[in-house]
Amino acid sequence: HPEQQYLDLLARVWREGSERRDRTGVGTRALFGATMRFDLSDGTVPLLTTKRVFWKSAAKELLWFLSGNTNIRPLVEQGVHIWTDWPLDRYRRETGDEIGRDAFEARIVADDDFAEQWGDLGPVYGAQWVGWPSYEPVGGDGPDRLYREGKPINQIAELVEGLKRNPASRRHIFTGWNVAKLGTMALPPCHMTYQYFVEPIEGGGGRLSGILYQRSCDLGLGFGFNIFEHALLIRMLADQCGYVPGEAIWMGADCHVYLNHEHLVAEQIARAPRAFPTLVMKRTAPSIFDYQLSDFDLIGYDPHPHIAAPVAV
Ligand code: DHF
Ligand code: TMP
Repeated sequence: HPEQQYLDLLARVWREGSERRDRTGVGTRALFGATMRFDLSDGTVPLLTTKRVFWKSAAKELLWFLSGNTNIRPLVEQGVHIWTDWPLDRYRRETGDEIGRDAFEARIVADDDFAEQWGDLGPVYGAQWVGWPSYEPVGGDGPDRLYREGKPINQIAELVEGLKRNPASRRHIFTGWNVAKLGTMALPPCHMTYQYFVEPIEGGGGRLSGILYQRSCDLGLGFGFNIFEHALLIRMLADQCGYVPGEAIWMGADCHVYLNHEHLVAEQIARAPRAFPTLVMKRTAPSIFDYQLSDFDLIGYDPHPHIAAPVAV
């Protein structure tokens, strides 16, 4: 079963990973460098079955990235809580107000000014994906050269155009890793670089595959979202370009398990994976930016129960 790739990595990291004190203070066991491949050509998507993954939250996160928004407000309005802890942490640190999570989210939704001041994550994924800042020289020389901001680059729109016009290109890439902006992001991108490949198929058309390079992967929590969103984006891109889905390939650098996820590892590796669900796209949206959650249907998702695990902030 393809999910075995994940279960094997989870078990191996827990068994053989080197223990390290990480940024969050929680501690991890980590291994460096891993690959997984998932076949999308039969219409299935890699959505973990050895625990329930809230795929609608993941799909909403992907649509939020594509909207270019970097504020948690639209997520919270849709009942998605996965990004709340970072703005909440900053709010508590900077104000000393020990507000609860629910009260914080309620204020984010109710109060425009509060949301603007405290809900933004900085120029994270969406800002770079669809609005990578560009600079034009306006004078000066050498180290004194001056620039002003030019028209932002929509990497996703350019990707779609490139995939359609020049399928054989080796440059179908977009990335969130904007070195100049890392310092103002709540977190530098984890799933940071995506590349695509169009394989010609007999009788015309093409098969679209994608590689995701993830610099840092929380195998217990983040991975289930990241791999599903990677596959969903391939399906959306293929749909827009008239290609059929190929493979979703994943490359992880620092692959880790948090020390407080021991119960998750034990429980999950003891469970037998079930068939991956089939993703049905109900319509081809006018553009890659026009999909909605209701355009996606999952058939046959029958996972083992959810396993709660704390997220390291
Ligand atoms: N930090 C860490 N330490 N790990 C992450 O996976 C992570 N992911 C981020 C931001 N920072 C992170 C963004 N994505 C959850 C899932 C994805 C995600 C953040 C959090 C999460 O907590 N998932 C739980 C609950 C989901 C829910 O309640 O909707 C899960 O069991 O999947
Ligand atoms: P880091 O910036 O110190 O690497 O911490 C980020 C943590 O969040 C790390 O545990 C990886 C995890 N993460 C994911 O696994 N997937 C994600 O999509 C995000 C945003 C974070």
